[in-house]
Amino acid sequence: MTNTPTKNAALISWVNEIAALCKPESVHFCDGSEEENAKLIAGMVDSGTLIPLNPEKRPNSFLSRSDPRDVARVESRTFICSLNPNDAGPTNNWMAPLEMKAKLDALFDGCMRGRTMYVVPFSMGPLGSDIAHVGVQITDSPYVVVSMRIMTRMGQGALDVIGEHGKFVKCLHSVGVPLEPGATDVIWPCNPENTYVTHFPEERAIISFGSGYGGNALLGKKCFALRIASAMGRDEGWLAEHMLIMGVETPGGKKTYVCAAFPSACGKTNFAMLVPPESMSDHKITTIGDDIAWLKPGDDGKVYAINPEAGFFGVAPGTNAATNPNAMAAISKNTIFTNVALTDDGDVWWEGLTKTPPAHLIDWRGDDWTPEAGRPAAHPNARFTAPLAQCPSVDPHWDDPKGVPVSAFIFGGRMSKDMPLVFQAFNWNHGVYLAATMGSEATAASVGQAAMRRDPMAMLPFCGYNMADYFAHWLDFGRRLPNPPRIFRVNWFRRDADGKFIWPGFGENMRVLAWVLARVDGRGYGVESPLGWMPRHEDLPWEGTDFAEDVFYDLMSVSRDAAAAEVRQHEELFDKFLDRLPKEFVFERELLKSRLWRSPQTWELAHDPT
Ligand code: SAT
Ligand code: MN
Repeated sequence: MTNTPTKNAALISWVNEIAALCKPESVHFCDGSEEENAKLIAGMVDSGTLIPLNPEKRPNSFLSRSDPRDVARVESRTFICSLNPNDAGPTNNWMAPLEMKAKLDALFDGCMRGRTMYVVPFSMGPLGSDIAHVGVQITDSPYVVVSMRIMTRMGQGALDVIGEHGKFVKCLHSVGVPLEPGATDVIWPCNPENTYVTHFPEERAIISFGSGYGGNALLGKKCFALRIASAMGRDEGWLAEHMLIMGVETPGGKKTYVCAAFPSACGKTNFAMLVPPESMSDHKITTIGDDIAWLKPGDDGKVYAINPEAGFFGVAPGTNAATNPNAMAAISKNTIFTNVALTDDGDVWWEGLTKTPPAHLIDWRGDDWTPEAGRPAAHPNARFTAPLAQCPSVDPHWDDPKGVPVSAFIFGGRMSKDMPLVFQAFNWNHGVYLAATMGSEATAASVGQAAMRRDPMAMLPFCGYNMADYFAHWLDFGRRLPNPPRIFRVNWFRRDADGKFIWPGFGENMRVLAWVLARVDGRGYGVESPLGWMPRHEDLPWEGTDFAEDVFYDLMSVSRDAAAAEVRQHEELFDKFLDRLPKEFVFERELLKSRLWRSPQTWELAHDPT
């Protein structure tokens, strides 16, 4: 290795050890500069991995098409290799660290032959923030390097934070396709038969082999910022959560920060960039992040949040000027698109971008496509990778090392029935219970008999340790706060008898947020229901909409039988965790049951005697 830009002995010896194992043609230490980035991009344009888009329509932007076998995270190949299998818990795949390392050592031996091994220092969170943490990713994928430059604070700045003696999370990645001398490369090398995304929480290390896509390969994201960071948070008294962070400015200029967790495909990016309806244009939403929040108690007893990421890795299909104008602006330039379709004039397209599709496209696999093709032009998990700072709603504090104080947590699943539009937990423990029992229907279309997929805190695929310990950690976290953030449940997805969504969602969610803020401020009214505090119709702002009062009450009501059936399912979820389940959850469940048994058959909010 020439020109090693660090004196950190641990880093140097790790890089040497990995180079000896992987046997790359060369090693390159990334500084994150413009020149370095331009060189990497030029190389990928030459090789066909990146297709430059029309610079007039989409300046400095590129399209990449992945191997069709490598298009998403692979949960079945994701492992938490803790020393004790019980520390991974019943919801994670587990393998003993030594056994996994032996398997990986064999796969990594010579796996970078003919390729450059990049050493990518990065910070998750603002440089030097005491909520942030640093990592170094070794990878043989230049696509990963340029993506990490958008998604994290990558390069010399991060290396300076690591310094001569600093610790860092070791992130090792290979696409797993050595290049024999004289062989030509494919445009998207990957090794799906041997893909492993593995985590070593005690060592704070990640090893990923075989995939070049998204969270399998950009190791700062789900692997570090959620799986490893959640284990760090458990040990150190903070939280790493699958949450967006938004600011809400109310008339008069007061700013409140809110974090919200939704499982995948519930519109987190749209919510993070929400544009209030015309009648509430005196409210303003600002965006700190759309996917991950790291939260730490400050000396003043408040909870401070940073977004560990610096970019958006957002789902393209469905994004358009109506559903998310801020995202559309954020991806207008300097963006890498993956698995979207290419228009004849060198721009991008995906399902839902325009009402009428273009007459001709090149689809995500590189084939000709017309509206009659009978298949999507963009892959349903097609993505954009764009800098956060390009989002028009970006919050002025998005890069503030101190973070922002969080006043509320919102948890939302996707339920076609039997879950109110919004309600508030009675207290922290009740809120943690609500968050832990949230879930979504596996098939949103099958109204009536949909099966629930429980996704506690939207963390099921992302918690790097036993989820029962995670619940206990949440309870403990609140216990240490003098005035913990308020906790809310929402559900945007109730359907009517014809299967149509009842609530319009998107910008209209601002009306629900207004009640959340009012409750946080102590000025909002709430009715005590068996499920939690609920707003009456008059407690939400309705100017500028003709959304009917009785429909609102339909959205808020749950029959006792349905609520009781739901509680029985909580028992099923909890049974999995056996002796590690916090006792508080058993009591919360019993309290909920007793509230339900004592209430009328159907609890009617509209007729509250107060
Ligand atoms: O590919 S990612 O893991 O980054 C996104 C997702 O699947 O949630
Ligand atoms: Mn996510």
